[in-house]
Amino acid sequence: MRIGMMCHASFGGSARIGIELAIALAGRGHRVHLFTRTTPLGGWDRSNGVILHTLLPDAVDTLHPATLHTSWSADDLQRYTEDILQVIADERLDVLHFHYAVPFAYVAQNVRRCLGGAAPRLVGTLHGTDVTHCGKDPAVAPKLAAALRCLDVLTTVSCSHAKLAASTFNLPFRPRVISNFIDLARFKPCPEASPLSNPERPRRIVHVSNFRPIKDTPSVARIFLGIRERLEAELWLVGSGEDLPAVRELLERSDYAGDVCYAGLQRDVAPFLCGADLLLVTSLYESFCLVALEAMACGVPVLATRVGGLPEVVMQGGTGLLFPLGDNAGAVDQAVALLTDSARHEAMRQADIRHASGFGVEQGVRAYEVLYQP
Ligand code: GMT
Repeated sequence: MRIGMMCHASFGGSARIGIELAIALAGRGHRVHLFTRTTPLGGWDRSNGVILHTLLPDAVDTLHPATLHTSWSADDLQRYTEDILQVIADERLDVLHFHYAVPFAYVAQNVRRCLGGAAPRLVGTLHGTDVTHCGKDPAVAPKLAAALRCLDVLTTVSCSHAKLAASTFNLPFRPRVISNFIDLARFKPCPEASPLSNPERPRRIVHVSNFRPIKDTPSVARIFLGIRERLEAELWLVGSGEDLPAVRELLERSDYAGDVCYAGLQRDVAPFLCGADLLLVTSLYESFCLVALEAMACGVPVLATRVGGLPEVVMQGGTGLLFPLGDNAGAVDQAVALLTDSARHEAMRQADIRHASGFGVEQGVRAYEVLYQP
């Protein structure tokens, strides 16, 4: 098939899924065009088989690398749409697919306006804040809802997010669900059989995020300090963002400042997950939570808030532990119980690896290929 893919160029989850999907589709013999505003962060490997169209190849976004650049100028939006219309005409694209609604749903809507029934199959995937934030903004939501109704197919990444999207945008249908996927060759079990088997080693807790308010990272600090009161443990913080200074201050004021390691922004988080005993997720909302899946693939149990799509990724007691938002004391109890029970920890580790093996790139790509069929 001839496929056009639109996504952001940052380190956000939707950009990762859009770019990895484009590369995997090209690897399966499809002719894939990727349309981004700036060059994808982390560089671009020209040998990956995808034809990259970048509106501003030399521009560097001044935003945080994990922040999606959603406020495009009218001129950028128009030129981006014109470039896509040209590729549709030259290459006779079968499909035009976007990841993250803003601004790409508007581009798809303009393609529909220009080409009507002759437009390629228009597919959209909603990812997170395009529903939770944009959908709550009265100046944006009605416009976005109208644009989403122009699509042939709308998907999202969990049942919970599909339900939320349908009610937020008052859609007459529920978006189809195609789960996030990960590269299982990169995220694989650590060679060390059971990290808890060494009682001398402090328990290692890891948190990976962009430290935005939606991640509620002060709770990471509070839960870690609660655990640390009760057992030898260390905290690895991977990533950076606006709330990191406040989190750091909280930890540095405690008796356990020396047990915290700040790894900063990392392109590859796999080495930080490997060797951890627990991934801590404290988000106020997650449509899915890619890092939870990545941790599970590495054999790292997840302790997470019971919000959004997280219960669809982490099964309470089987592949991880969930706690209600705000119940940090309960989270501490659950963490301590797991981290002091090596047999249960090992059983969960194995369940994680098995469960995550169902979320490889192949599974994701095949699901989208089926969807692309008219
Ligand atoms: O909205 C964001 O935080 C960014 C967003 C994105 O589009 O980059 O992330 C979302 O998409 C990921 C990939 O589908 C999901 O794994 C994340 O859970 C989701 N983030 C939120 O819902 C907060």
